[in-house]
Amino acid sequence: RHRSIMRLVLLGAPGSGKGTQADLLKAELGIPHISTGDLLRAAVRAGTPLGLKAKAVMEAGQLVSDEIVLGMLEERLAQADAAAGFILDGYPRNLAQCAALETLLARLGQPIDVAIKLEVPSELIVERIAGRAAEQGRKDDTPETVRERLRVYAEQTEPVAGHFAQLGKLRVVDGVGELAEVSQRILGALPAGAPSAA
Ligand code: B4P
Repeated sequence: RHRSIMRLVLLGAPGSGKGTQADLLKAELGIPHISTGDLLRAAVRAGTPLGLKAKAVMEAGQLVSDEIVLGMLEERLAQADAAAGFILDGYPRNLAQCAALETLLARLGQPIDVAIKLEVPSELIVERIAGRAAEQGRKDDTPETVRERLRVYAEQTEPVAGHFAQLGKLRVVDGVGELAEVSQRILGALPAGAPSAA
């Protein structure tokens, strides 16, 4: 049922489980997981000029410039595996990125089929990220940076969900529960066959 070409956007606050769920869903859907956060962290680790620019911005909990992220995303979408569809995690993060994505995908003739928004109460988010901070030591998982990331999310990313709602493409999914339970909810919220694959 889910094996048709599917272009999916995962929305949700930092710590809502986007990255975690995208990793579980990619096997189920047979499409790659494209995370702008992972692409940026890889650039930081590799010490590329782009990574050097992004590092301080990420550690402050701010958004990296739209231009940098779009360039990175275009490169990734041009790779062969993305022709089968993709799960976009962490992009678009604001309305400008949303417009850029739509322009890019319209040019490729590959519109987004559905946007899934994972909903998790902020108390739980703070708990989850504290857990990850203890396990992985990510520099942007300090309590102060997490507060800033949540603020930026409410201000800049929430309107993106509103935009997909206006297009009739938004599905809101409860992100609280066991990982497998949340995955099942997401799969249940997907359109039965993406229109593009019909
Ligand atoms: P991201 O990498 O996107 O990080 P995130 O918002 O924290 O989400 P992530 O996917 O990592 O967390 P998840 O919810 O899976 O962004 C990091 C930074 O990169 C941004 O602040 C920004 O600076 C920059 N950036 C990224 N994209 C950008 C863009 N488009 N434009 C500009 N800047 C950009 O998981 C969180 C934790 O919860 C994990 O430890 C997980 O184990 C746990 N968890 C998940 N599901 C759970 C469940 N059901 N129950 C219990 N725990 C759960």
